[in-house]
Amino acid sequence: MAATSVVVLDRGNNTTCTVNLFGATVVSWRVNNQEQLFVSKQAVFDGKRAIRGGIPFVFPQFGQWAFGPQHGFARVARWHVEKMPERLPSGDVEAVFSLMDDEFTRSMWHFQFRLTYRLILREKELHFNIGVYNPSKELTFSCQLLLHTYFKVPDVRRCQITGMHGCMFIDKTREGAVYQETREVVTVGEWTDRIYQNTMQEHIITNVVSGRKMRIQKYNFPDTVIWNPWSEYAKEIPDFGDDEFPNMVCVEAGRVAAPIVLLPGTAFEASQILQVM
Ligand code: TA6
Repeated sequence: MAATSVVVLDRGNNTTCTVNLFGATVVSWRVNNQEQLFVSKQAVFDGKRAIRGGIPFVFPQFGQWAFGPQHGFARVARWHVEKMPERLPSGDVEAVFSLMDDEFTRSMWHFQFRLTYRLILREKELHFNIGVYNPSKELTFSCQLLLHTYFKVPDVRRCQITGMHGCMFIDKTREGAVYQETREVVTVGEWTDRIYQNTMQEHIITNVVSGRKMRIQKYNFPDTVIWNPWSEYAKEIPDFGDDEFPNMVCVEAGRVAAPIVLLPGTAFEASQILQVM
């Protein structure tokens, strides 16, 4: 696959969103020429390995998978362009991508499916509208779905994240033990890998690029994963620089704790809005 197959949504004013058709991975979101997403300098664009950064699309499995790669096949599959970038009357720019079952996906997961991924680039916002459709006449399938967003930050130790107070979380740094979040704001000062359940619809991350705030609004994505490999795990990840961990934080909206169950002929929809404040 040509590793260079990217689609750019350009709103003018140095405000752009770049999507690599490999995984429909958003690899750049620039607002007035300020990059908002982290992509590792070691990221590999070989059309085989998931892109280390941006917004990998996790489906149909979050985490380890007996039948295929970690985090599923969607982030390592070639997506189609349903609609090339088009300027809307509002001045915003919209594009639509899709992925359907094929020999590659069926080699791991014998279900028919259709994913649609609509992106809308606004002045200071990026909108994500996702649809999962089960076209089968007889088979029901269950799946997980998550946007594995890598936010670029000057220093993750100075970031505070709202919207998890009182929520239960699975702590993958402590053998998956379950705890309740007692803090008003979550901070990251060590290896962090947590699956928060039933979180608020809105998260605010402080001290992102140029000291601004990032607002995440999510719909039908009840869970939020927070991840930073810190120094110890950064060294273990081949396509991640040993010294890059202070400059990223993953805040990932998804549906992972309780899988999505799709009966024949039914669909699931979810969306996320990222806003630079
Ligand atoms: O979303 C957090 C997480 O599941 C972590 O456990 C860590 O493995 C991270 O994803 C990165 O996964 P990857 O397969 O991209 O190396």
